[in-house]
Amino acid sequence: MRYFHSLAETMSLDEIRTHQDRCLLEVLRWVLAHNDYYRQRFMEAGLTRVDDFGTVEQLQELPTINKEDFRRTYPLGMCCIDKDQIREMHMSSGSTGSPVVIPYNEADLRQWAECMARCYVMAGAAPGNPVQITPSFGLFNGGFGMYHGARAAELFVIPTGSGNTERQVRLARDFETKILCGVVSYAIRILEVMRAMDVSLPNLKIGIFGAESFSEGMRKRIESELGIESFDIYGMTETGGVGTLGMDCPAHAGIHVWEDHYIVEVIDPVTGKQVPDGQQGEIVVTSLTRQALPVIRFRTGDLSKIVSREKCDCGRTHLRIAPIMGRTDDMLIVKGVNFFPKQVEHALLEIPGVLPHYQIVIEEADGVRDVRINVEADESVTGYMVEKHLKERLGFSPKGDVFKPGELPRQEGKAQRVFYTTPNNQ
Ligand code: DLL
Repeated sequence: MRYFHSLAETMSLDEIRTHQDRCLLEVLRWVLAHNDYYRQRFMEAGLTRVDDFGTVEQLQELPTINKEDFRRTYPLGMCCIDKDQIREMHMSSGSTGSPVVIPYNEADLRQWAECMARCYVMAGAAPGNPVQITPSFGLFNGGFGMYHGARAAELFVIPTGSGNTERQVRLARDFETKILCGVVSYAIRILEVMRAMDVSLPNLKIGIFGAESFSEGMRKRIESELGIESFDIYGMTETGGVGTLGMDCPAHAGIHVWEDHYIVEVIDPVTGKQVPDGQQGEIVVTSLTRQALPVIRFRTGDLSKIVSREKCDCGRTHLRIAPIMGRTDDMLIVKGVNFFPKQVEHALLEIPGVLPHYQIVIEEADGVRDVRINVEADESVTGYMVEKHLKERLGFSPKGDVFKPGELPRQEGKAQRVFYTTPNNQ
């Protein structure tokens, strides 16, 4: 078993806890000393003296922050360092309001590279292995994060960025790409183009995919059709980007969160209270080692649960969370049934002949919601088959419309799966 940083990745649970208590105190002192916005939030919550505070158990007493805090303080109102110490920034735009910006100093870039390099090595990457980085190199953190980590892990970087999928496939063939990284839906696109070009990629062994929820069904398809082992990588702009929060290991028994750099809590999204391990809730993150803009109790909006705090078969001791189920605002309620897009995806892919291209269309007429599923499939699949299977799996009957392969639009970057419409506006 190889580790990028074996001491850190296999430290005992006691060592993790002591380290977290120490770093928590340091980061609280840091934000209080260097940022007015945090200071004000903490004072409002009655916390003025950090020295009275500082164990992980007490974290719950602190206020949470969310994307709104970033937007309200745009561009650098939560930054804890002087502007001339910033070396890079990334940004996510979301659908409304000001964008979320995260600045990095030199130490933050090293921290990011380290987290991401741990992920590469955990997936089986070794120095010199060709890694093809398919997210865009720009404000989105995906491309640069995978780059910084690949440099630290001494990989051979093929920085294709997004788009031009035929060229991606040719480069992967010609340079014998071993590790392909990107957004989950882009793996599907690459598969499709490989088929059309009649190219196979026998050297490709590892897929590192994330940025969106993917069902077990989608994962199996990607693995069997590309002939690879795939890994579910987690991270977000606010925590410092891709890989900062971790990835699953070859045991595939949950996502290891890099606990020497981050504390995760799982809370009930309604009451805000921590829930017991094993129970699903919203992930809240505190960064312990970032300097330019540490997050203290950031409400991610992502739903998951802690699956284990035990040492894993891979030897790592860092706790594991379940694959992300979806975001708190992704949950759909139709005719009294709650479901996440990921569950629809999983059910669809159980039907032989169905392809991994689909849309969930929520139609609302006179206050009544209905769901239509547009899905690509070969001729053996009918709309009735789709409806019947989804009824069995999800407990309600959406309308099913089957499209020929290639008929639904393809997107670059994160896929939009859910569309809202009224029957007469389409
Ligand atoms: O999506 C970082 C990333 C890039 C992760 C490439 C993995 C690969 P943001 O654009 O800030 O950053 O979006 C963060 O994406 O809160 C989740 O809702 C979602 N997300 C990220 N990773 C996963 C994953 C990047 N493995 C938001 N599974 C997060 C499910 C994920 N959702």
